Amino acid sequence: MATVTRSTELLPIREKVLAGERLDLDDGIALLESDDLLTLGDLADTARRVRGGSDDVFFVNNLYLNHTTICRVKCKFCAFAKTSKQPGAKLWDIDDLVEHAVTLRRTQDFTEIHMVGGENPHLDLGYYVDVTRALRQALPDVHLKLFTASEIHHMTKLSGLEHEEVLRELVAAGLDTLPGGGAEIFAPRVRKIIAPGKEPAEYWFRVHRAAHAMGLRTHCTMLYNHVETFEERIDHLLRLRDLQDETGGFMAFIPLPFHPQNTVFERRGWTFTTGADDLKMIAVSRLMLDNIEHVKAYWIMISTPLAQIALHFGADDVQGTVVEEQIAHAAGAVTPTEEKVEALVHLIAEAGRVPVQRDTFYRELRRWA
Ligand code: V47
Repeated sequence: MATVTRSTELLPIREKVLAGERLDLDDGIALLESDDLLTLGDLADTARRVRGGSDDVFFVNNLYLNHTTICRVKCKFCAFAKTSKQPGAKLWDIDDLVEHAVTLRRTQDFTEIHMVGGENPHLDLGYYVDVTRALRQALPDVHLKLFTASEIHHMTKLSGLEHEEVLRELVAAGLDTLPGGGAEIFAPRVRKIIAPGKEPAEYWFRVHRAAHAMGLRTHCTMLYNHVETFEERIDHLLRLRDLQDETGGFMAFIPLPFHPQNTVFERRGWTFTTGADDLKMIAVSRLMLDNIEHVKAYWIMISTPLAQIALHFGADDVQGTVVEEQIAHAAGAVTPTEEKVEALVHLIAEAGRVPVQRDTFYRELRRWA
């Protein structure tokens, strides 16, 4: 009869977790190097509970929008961005975009708009401020989670303003929080290979630090499984943990598995992550990020069945209904682009957890017993 052997190599880390002690770089690397998936899941779930987590699992009813696919930065991992002459190049007219969102709201009760786009060189700051204000006016009760740190940095280039000034203009127009995109991997070695035209990581931190100083809450991400080493993954998490120690402004972390289709990495033979890679990354994120309350199992990128299992590997949020996802789907995601509330509730309940519909600030809107 087959037996499952559980390794003892992670015992010192378990002791640290139970004692509420902080894990360090070496711990993080040891966790990523371990193949003892069940122990990793158990450790991460234990860490979540030791830090006050319950059986509640969150989701948000949200709508994704992409105001433009046109981008000046040719990140090698991205299949979404287009030059203005390529098929698929798109810039939404503001009135049309708002009308589109308003039309969808007639049938879908989303509480949040999550909108990001390319670094379109043909726009000015006025476009970003105007689209924010127009969405705010048309949908006053919908939370606006708009623009990655890269886009905010792009706006400073377009306008000559400082990051703080750009954020202030957007907040005055109706911006509520920032999504976590654009982080990729912070290590300069990796950025040089996968995104040579993108700003250095310091600007990502500058934007989020400035946002937190203004009282704006934000999210954070990591794109993994391309050219980074385990050490560079853990370094990324530790840098996020440091900023969170300083400001407390992050609400959630979202690990994003690299999708290679339609990117230069596909031609170089890169493959999609396996379920084990994704579960391990979620568990290690939960274990290392002891000061970020929520870890999302992003079903769009890891599939709904795996998101369900990830709820036992440290994740406590499955993100949202989404409705129109383009970034992962341009790069080969085979998941649907939308899940209905009922499907997310079913997924969470079947995992033995309590589904809680949240607003963007994790305030409870509805609970399923
Ligand atoms: O910044 C781009 C990544 C991000 C690919 O804040 C890719 O709550 C995989 O940031 N394969 C956008 N990933 C998505 C994002 C996000 C998602 C869900 C929730 C939140 C949040 C934020 O997607 C980009 C980039 O890092 N990305 N191309 C690709 N081929």
